[in-house]
Amino acid sequence: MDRKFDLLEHASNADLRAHQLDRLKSSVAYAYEKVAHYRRAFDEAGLKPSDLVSFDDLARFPFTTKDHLRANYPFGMFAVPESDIVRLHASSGTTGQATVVGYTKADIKIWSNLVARSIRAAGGVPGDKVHVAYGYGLFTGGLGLHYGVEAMGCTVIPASGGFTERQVKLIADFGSNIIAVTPSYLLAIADEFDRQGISAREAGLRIAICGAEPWTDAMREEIETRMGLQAFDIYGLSEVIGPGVGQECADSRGALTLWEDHFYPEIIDPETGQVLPEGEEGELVFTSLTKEAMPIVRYRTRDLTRLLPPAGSRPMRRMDRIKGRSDDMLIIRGVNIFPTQIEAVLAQEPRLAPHYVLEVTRPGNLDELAVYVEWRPEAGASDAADNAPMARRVQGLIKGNTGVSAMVKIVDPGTLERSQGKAVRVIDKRGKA
Ligand code: DLL
Repeated sequence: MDRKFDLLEHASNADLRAHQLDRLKSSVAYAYEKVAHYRRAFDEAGLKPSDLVSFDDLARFPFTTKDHLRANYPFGMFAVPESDIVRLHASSGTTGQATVVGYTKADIKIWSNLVARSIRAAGGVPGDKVHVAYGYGLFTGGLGLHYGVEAMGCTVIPASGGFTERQVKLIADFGSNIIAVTPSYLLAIADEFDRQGISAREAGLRIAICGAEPWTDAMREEIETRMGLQAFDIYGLSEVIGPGVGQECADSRGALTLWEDHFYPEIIDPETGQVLPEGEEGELVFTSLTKEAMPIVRYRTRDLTRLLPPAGSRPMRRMDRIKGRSDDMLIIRGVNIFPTQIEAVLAQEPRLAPHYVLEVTRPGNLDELAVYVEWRPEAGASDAADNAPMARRVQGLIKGNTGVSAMVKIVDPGTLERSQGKAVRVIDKRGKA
């Protein structure tokens, strides 16, 4: 483990801020010098990097969005010659042109150290065996965690996603201590433990490092009880670096510590773009402070959360667990709702499993929401006869908790498709109706 790298992790707040401001100034100047997009965007706004004197000045600089990355596909946002790039990752491109991100050798080192720091902050120690069930490939989850585990001095088991039967065997046979996986896929793994009649609680796992998708406290409780471990939230996005932008630490659970020595966070009003005061909920925006291949200035993540003061042993600010992405917000007859809010409501009914899908249609001019949710496997035939009353009950709970009228369908255990990575919670059939 590179201890020197982590000097700022426990610095005083004043020390952290001083380093941050220096790094912010040089990173913004570097982006302007090396990347045509930033030069054009700053020039159009009538700004020079030297206009950035204090943190507050950053608010005058233009945002960067996914559309900018798409317009510069594949390598237009890079600040270094292609020959200096040692790794490429890319988003899937299911919603349009894929976006590509690149890393120099130095970027990979910083990223690996940040993931190592995240694992350590969650309670990992050198010598732990870490089962990585995030997908390997262009997605940053698998390889991001992999390099972090190695930098930490742990043993990595590069399982990737899928082959769930084999995941269970590997975890049990190798005696892994830590699992890194999306929360929805960890539930599918828990189901597979049950199916094979192996006790997940006795498998030896101590810690789960779960992220890449929104999840609720109720989901966390389900995972912890069934697997007999502590589950910690890890956050990140490929455009900023990948996993390891923020981490829920063992000494300050309930929110994620942002690795502010490398990424400067802001919260903005998604409608107006105005920076919001600390503590208010809005869209998270990041400026990279140390990235070489692809510096990023004021990147709009579309993720909704709020900033919180530091807690525990670190001087960095924290953020609430992500409520959802602004793109995932459904507007059902004028009421805004996120899948995580439905997840929290479903958890109130102990006979239902945390496997659910939301389907949105627009038969006329108005959106309609259907919620499909499974009975727990231990629910018997008498429960199945209870479909209609349970559906009515859940409908009432959803209405009462969120104000949305939904059609609820309770389905048999194992009916809904399981995720092997990021869960698809919303099936949007609007436009096709
Ligand atoms: O999901 C990186 C990652 C891999 C994070 C493994 C954590 C663990 P992308 O595929 O670029 O990168 O997707 C980024 O996923 O903007 C959020 O909307 C969502 N997301 C990531 N982590 C969390 C989390 C990876 N802990 C997008 N909670 C982000 C909620 C998350 N949403």
